[in-house]
Amino acid sequence: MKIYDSNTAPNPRRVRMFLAEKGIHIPYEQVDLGKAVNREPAFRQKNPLMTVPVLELDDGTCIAETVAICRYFEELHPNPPLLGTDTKDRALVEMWQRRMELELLLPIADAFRQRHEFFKGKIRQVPEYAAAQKLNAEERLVWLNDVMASRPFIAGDRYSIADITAVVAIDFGRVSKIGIQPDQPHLKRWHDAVSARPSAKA
Ligand SMILES: N[C@@H](CCC(=O)N[C@@H](CS)C(=O)NCC(=O)O)C(=O)O
Repeated sequence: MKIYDSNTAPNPRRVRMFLAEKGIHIPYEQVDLGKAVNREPAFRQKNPLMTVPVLELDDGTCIAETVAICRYFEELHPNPPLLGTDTKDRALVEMWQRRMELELLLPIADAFRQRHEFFKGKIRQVPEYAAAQKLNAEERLVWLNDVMASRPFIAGDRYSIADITAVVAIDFGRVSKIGIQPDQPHLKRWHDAVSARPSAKA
């Protein structure tokens, strides 16, 4: 079993943090995105969408998509639970995880992908869309600061995958000058707390 990884990209970091929280050690193989190794035929066979992370099982099965990989490990190693504890909690964690992915990580990723040289010739780029998504991400941070006024973690009382997605998104925002503002103390308090966990170094 191994994980195709990139130590500079946000989605693979989500998986590394998830596994670090659970104390699971899996071999990682770096995929050089700069040299477009992910676009070569050998990697396309593992993931036709040409993205990392990808979990390759010993029987050759390849599982892409960050949350699918996390779910695989959650079922094998339920403790500590990072995808919720019971029916209601699992639904709430999923709600917050999807919000962090769709409302925060996606605009922050677009603010980079849609304008940066790195993706030139690789994807269709619309620089105006990068600018619009930067504004959308900044708006979401205002909203999230209000949310965090009344809870320790994104999905409530317990650290979960939603915190992982959110902290990875916000940290990646740095390359597009998107970040927590001085008038967002609740978000800063949460960010300081989750960044102090050993998993944040993963
Ligand atoms: N929905 C996918 C997104 C994966 C993704 O976008 N991975 C990026 C790195 S963060 C990638 O491999 N980009 C390389 C490229 O597009 O060339 C997931 O959750 O795993």
